[in-house]
Amino acid sequence: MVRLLPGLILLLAAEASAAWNGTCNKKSQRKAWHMMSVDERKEYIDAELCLMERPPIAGIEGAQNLWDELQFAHITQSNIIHNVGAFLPWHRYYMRVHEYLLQTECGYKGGQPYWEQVRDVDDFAGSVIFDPITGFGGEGSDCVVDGPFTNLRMHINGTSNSADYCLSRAFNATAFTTAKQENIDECFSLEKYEDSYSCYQALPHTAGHFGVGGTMYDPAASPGEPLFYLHHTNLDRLWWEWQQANLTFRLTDMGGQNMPSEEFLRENGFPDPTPGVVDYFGDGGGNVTTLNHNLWMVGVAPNVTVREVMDIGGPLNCAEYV
Ligand SMILES: [Cu+2]
Repeated sequence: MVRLLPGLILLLAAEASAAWNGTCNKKSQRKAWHMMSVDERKEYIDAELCLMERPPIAGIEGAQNLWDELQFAHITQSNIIHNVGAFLPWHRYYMRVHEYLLQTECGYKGGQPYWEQVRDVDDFAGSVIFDPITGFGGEGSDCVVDGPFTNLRMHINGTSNSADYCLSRAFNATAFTTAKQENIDECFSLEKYEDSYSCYQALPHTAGHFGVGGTMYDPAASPGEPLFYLHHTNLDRLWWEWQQANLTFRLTDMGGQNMPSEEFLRENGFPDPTPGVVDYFGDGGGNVTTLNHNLWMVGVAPNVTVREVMDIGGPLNCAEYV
């Protein structure tokens, strides 16, 4: 069973600022995968393969490597980071943690790439991102059959910390068309965060998960799919573009509910959030997400608040989209 340890959460929160809140001297450049050179793509894939071989650092039960632990961070709290205001901030920090681990554990010099999905709406399966030599490989409804991740195995899922499964994909080009520009424009036009985040979640966000399918379709275990990070970094870029359209206001604009709807929990097979976790939100007990909301990273990285992740160029993220 997936375990939550409230005592541990608080302990880690106290250490939050030690390793991360330095100054941002050199921003990581986050580029579109389609615009990267073959050499840059190889550097990223090689670093990702390295991360999958690194030993665990957080002591997560059942984790055989750092990849399992990073995935666990999403699995164990999938019921409090979706359909809530913290959806975009939590995933923004998750992208940063992944990028940071590539840089510090595997010597990766670049920034986290993003998958600019509007480019692939008209020819999904033909995307360069699925190239078996320079990209992530293609389909495989049992296990992916080509590309660099054919040997990837994972050990934690939504119901067990002693699982053993491979990476799978089952393309759905029709579902992917939700990534189209009209939908992005619709979300971009919304004035307040609490409206725009749910639009981004419902439209461009579902496109990547439903379009790739397989592991990516699993609402809890989807970060086992390496494409998850390029997909969510793209979503993060869309949020940042929305923020930039009115930065003075939107650098601090937060909102939305703290507790997912009953319907959402049932639809995704998520358990009800436990009191120990809810008590740690830090918003003062209400059902509205604030800048004080705590973002938990299960010991893989320090916990931070929503406030700390709001600026993509700030000391925590230290990145820019190019
Ligand atoms: Cu997620």
